[in-house]
Amino acid sequence: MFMRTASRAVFSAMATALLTYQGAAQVPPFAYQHVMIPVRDGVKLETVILTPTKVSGPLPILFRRTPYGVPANANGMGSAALKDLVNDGYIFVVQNLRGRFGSEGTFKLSSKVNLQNPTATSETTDAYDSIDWLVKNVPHSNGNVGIYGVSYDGLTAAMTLLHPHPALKAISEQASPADQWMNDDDHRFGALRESYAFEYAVYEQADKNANTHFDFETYDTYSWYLNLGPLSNINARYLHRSIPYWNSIVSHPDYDAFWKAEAWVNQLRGASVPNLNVAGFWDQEDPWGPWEIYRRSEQSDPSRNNFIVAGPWFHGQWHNAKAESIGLIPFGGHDTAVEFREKIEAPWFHYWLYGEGRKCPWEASTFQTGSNTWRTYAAWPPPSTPTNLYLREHGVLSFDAPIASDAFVQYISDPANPVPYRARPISPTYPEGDWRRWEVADQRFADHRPDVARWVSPPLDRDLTITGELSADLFASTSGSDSDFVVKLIDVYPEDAQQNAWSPENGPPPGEYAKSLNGYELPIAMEIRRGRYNKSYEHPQALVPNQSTEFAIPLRHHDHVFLKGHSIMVQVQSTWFPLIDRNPQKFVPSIYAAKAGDFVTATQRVYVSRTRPSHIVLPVVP
Ligand code: PG9
Repeated sequence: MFMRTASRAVFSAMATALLTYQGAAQVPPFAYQHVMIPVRDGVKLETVILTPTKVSGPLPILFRRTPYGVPANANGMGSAALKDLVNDGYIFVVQNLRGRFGSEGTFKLSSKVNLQNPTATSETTDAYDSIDWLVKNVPHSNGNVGIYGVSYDGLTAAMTLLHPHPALKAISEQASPADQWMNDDDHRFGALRESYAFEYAVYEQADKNANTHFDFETYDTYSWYLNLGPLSNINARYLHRSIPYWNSIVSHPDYDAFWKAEAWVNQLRGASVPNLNVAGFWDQEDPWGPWEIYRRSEQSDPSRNNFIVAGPWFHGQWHNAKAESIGLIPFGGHDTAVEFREKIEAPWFHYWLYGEGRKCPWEASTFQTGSNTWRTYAAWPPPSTPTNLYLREHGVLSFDAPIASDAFVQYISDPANPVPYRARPISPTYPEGDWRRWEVADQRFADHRPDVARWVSPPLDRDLTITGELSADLFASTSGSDSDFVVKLIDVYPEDAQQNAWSPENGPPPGEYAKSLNGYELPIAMEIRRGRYNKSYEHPQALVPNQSTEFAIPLRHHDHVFLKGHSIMVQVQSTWFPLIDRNPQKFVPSIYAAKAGDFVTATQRVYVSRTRPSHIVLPVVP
């Protein structure tokens, strides 16, 4: 049932897609050392120390903690992602989390931290104890430690904020999750990210010594998930309760004590050690965590130690060799990954770990899409005017409020025929497939389905810049007693956005026609609200059938220019599959225990009237 594909020496998201830079092979520039570091409960953690062979003076340590395997040799140190840091001179330390590969103990895939109990261990205490060991035992260290990493590695970096070791002088959490029930990998405000949560739990917990890819029986995973039927069949037919994290997910549908304890960010009351948060605007896994960590740290930051960088990236793309585009969307000639690493990441660490250079003068920096420019801000969000964009009658989107007294758009949502979240066939999450770029996928595959409602603005007569946090305010009803509403805000490119390379006489070579930005529907913000959690995350409630309800849907932080000549589109739908599990549309105590017969079609209405004016709130900057 499971297929093992990767064993030791697997690099994290930070190091997987990297190129080897010229010259790395000539003289081994790093001495490689493998050690077992003991932490407070006697467990020993497998750790690799890579010390530059040519640098004589004391060096800071850059530490990364990962569930994906430590390097088997120093070859990866030649990667483009590390080039600027390597040139600066650091001792690099990489450690397997407890219970993964050669590290002792049990890997629980947990972010729980209990600092009141001195014997309890967590990623916070394991990092603390390891840093303590490193500064006492690694020769040639200058006593300053930085910790960094993308995604899970970023999570372990972020969690040091709760109890930093005195030697820890700089943190860069990059795409770290913050609360796995509220958002990021596993859920979106309680709506389960079915495919990711399931495939990732298998990936990390099926085998201590491997990253395991679930072996799907069908090529198109959309079909596999649909044929699966109710979610309880995952355990009944495949996992047989062998994956502890999956068992926790299906045993805790609501925001209960389990998930609140997992949400380490709830304990973050302000900034401490300087932290560079890094977020991707099209991060398909952890787009929310960095903003939430930044927001919580802002509660108290007298020394100005809290920073955020956001760019037009998929998960971890800023550590690719290059990032000049995402999917078909170009970044105006910028290599945003190289620019980020050279101009932001490396000087930032240099300042805090070497005590040289200039403190970063800004608090937030983004690569603004549309205009394709790097921006800096004294604080995030910068001032803007909240501006309502209304869903109007006849499928029109307008800055003018609706005037009709009773108007709505209606569609039928059928859990037996859910809207795919990207064009089929849908590859598994692992190995890579198309998963990484799906958030920029052209939405034309969905815009004419009868169960997708859509509104479009006329072409813009000037650029429209939105910088800050977006939200949707939807007035909607369902004939069921539970339901989901997905809102997508889309930038529609004009029909002549680009000159195609082929001649009108001969036409395009096979497969080329779709590779055009002409008429492209680029998602800028997408989010879901699960009806049962509209009033309370802790105590789900049934919706009243056919009664209009207001759904407030956060659409996260963005920095984008809708260019003159482009249009804005909004799509609303009630399934998003198999990204999100299907809502039965009939209220049941736990969706994860729903039976096949609980899944029913429902008639959905989105209101576009004077008294029920569904709209998007845009942070408009003049
Ligand atoms: N998104 C992955 C993850 C991070 C943290 C917890 C669970 C999953 C990752 O890429 O590491």
